[in-house]
Amino acid sequence: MSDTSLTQPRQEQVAPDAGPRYDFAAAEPKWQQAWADRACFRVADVPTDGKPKYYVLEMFPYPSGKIHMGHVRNYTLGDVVARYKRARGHSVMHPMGWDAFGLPAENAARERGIHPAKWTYENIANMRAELQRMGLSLEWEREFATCQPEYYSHQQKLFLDFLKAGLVERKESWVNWDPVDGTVLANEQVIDGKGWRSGAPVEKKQLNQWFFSITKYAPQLLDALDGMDRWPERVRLMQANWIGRSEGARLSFSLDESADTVEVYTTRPDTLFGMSFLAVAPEHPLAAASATRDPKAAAFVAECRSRGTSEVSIETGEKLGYDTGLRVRHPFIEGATYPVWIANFVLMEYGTGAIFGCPAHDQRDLDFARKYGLDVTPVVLPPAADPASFAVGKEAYVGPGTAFNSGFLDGLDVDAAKRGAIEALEKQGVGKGVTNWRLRDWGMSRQRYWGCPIPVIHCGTCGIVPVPDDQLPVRLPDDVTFDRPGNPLDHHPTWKHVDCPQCGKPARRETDTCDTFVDSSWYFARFCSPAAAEPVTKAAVDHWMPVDQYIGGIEHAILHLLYARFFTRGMQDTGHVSVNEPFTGLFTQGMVNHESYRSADNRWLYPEEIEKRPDGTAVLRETGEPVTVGRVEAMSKSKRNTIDPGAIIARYGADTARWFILSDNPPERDMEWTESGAAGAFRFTQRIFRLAEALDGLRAEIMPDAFGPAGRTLRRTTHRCIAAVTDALETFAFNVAVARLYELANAVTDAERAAPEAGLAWARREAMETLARLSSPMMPHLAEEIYARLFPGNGHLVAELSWPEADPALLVAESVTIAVQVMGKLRGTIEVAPNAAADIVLAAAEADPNVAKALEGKRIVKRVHVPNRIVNFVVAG
Ligand code: ANZ
Ligand code: ZN
Repeated sequence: MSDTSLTQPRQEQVAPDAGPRYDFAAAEPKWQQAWADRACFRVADVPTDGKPKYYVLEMFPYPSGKIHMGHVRNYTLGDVVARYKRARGHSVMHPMGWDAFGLPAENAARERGIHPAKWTYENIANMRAELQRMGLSLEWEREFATCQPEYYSHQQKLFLDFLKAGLVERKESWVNWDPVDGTVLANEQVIDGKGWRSGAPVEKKQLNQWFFSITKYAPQLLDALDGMDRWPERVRLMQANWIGRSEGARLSFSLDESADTVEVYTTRPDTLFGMSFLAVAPEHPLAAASATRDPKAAAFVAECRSRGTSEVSIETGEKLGYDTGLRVRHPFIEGATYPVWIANFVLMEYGTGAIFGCPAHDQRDLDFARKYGLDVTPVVLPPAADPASFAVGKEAYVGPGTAFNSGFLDGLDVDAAKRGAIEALEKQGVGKGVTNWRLRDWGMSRQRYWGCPIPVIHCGTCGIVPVPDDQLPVRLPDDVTFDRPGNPLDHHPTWKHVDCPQCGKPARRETDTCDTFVDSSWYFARFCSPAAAEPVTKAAVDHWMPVDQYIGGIEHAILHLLYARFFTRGMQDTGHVSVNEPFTGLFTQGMVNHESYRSADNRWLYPEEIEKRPDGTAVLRETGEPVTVGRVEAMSKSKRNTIDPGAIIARYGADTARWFILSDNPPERDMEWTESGAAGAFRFTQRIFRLAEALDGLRAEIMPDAFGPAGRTLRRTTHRCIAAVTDALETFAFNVAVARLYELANAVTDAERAAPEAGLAWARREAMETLARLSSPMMPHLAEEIYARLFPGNGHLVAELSWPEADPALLVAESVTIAVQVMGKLRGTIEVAPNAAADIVLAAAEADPNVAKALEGKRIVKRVHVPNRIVNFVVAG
């Protein structure tokens, strides 16, 4: 059964032209105001109410200008959790802010002459209003934008604390340089050797950069993943791979004709006897030395430099090498020597920047060896392979096996051979076993204006001088120009010229700003005490952190989450927080997809431009020309298959948008936004409003002593719905919760049509009240509207009520279904009272017509009865 089939509403009973009676356009702002007036979502920085705390956070948005459906889904999910947890008696912190620094604002400045601050704050104002229309239970009092000096000044303080604690380093490093944008690019921003934005071929350049020493925490960041059982397995795996612990060896090869050595890192010391070359990175000192002697080597190094190096392109790109003419000696094989190559697939930043190549058991080495005619000697024999005939063709053998062609290692399995090789290297004093990490330090400086200034001063005499605390924040100057490439802070006529805080001589401000990932690495901690004069108030973060439920896109599975985890550890070590992990629970939601449309002349069309026919085809709304209905894919501007949340809310109201987005699929999966689905959700809001309206005048204050059959059925459905929705909300099965609420609405409709009986009105009111309260995390406005109708003047808001409790007596089934088998074959089912006595059950089973037929003419030799489950007759004859 597909998940969507759960949620199909019953055909509406109301004539389509009856017109909406529930005036969402009036109701939604009214309830939003009521929540604000009553401060329903306010919590103290350091609460004293004794309630258990619950911190719900959705990844804060980048203020691009408008909210999109991905935001609607993300924030609705978080809001369901926040409202539910509040009702369950938690004191819930649910804040919102803006990840407001970044390149698009600077691009807007360059392209349209708008100041980045103006562009950003206007976008924030617009998006805030849109989010407010969604009726999210956010505590807007905690709002901040990372571009405000009130925020980034504390980030500067943290940077300086990290610097003091040895968690910041300035080092020369090879960087990807975008010559057009005039900035350093992260590996992820290099696509096919070109800058992700400029498209210019990326160059390698050596620059002084600021680094956070994330590698210092590599073991902790890896080990802690084990205990993070409320994170998706997939994300933990991605993080573990990114951190990339590997066990291997470092060993030094001596050059044949000099006393020099080259150190390599390998995870496969067991394959040393299969070595056929040694290769160094183009940036390796040995390559540089060759380049000074040999112009062809110099040309090769220069070519590699201009090609840029994202790791992906190294894996997939063409492998290029240059033979330096140097040779190295084998550590184990007397007299054997091997050529030293410079190779573009060896990374300077990993291991030692040099490898020994064993083509038989490494694909990159094999590709390289085949290209340049180097030897391929297998040294690991796959299980059951014949050593006399085993050969490697186009594919390297990377599986398990036993060492052969390998001298003293022969016969050992891979792991034993690794240990044996390391032992021998250690005995010879040329190598040792090591743990290696793939994780690199976090290069966090950017040559950009719209970011948090790095608070240091460069003095010719004193060197690097931290900006003293009393001079924080280092504010961005407003009067910058964007008329030429490069960093506007660097071009500014006066900003960078300051006196050294230590010696007073003229000095220069750092003009690099922080990578925007820094801003999002601690905002969750700042939310706990957003007005604090320090980065955080200790008592507040210690109360609220860690975030109990973090919700966001899978695209942040690696970098953002890892940086936030690092920052939290850094803040712990510098005394700012007590926790070492920021997010106890993580939920990653799926995408919002939509059909895409193309015109006859192959242009992408907006959904508003087309008209869907009942048979699923489509035509152009204006001209009736045919339209090709394309794939259902992630909403994107380029394919024009976007739906503007603002337009949906204006047309149907926020509750409809929220309800539909929750109903379609489990939240971790992609969902499809459809017009018909949104319209269906809207009809449902109207329908349950009418169900509540129909109760007007049916006042029944006191619970009756007894109920008739319709009342009993409805009450059981109501209480089972409480249990089921509670379960579903606990497990993020929000679409299941929605489906159960449809069922409850259907049950209320059935009761409305049932013959009058004593107590039924009371049961209907109970069902409607329950429907309102259980749906309130999803449709908070309508829930208030219905509740206010049911209990006019009682003065409570649903947002303040506790969660309904199911009456256990009503959860017990009145009958159970028992499968009846004859010789293990299902012949029928019977309904009996729960825990009915065996003789009654067996009699009912034998009386079932189908069973009776199967038993005809047979002798029953045994009757098996599993209470409440199964009856089986064993027969003879
Ligand atoms: C010899 C060898 C033989 C290797 C063999 C593999 C298979 P991980 O697991 O990611 O740590 N390597 C080492 N440093 C490198 C660098 N700077 N650039 C590119 N490649 C490098 O990978 C470790 C393996 O990657 C090492 O083990 C080395 O190749 C290569 F049959 O050494 B191996
Ligand atoms: Zn100085």
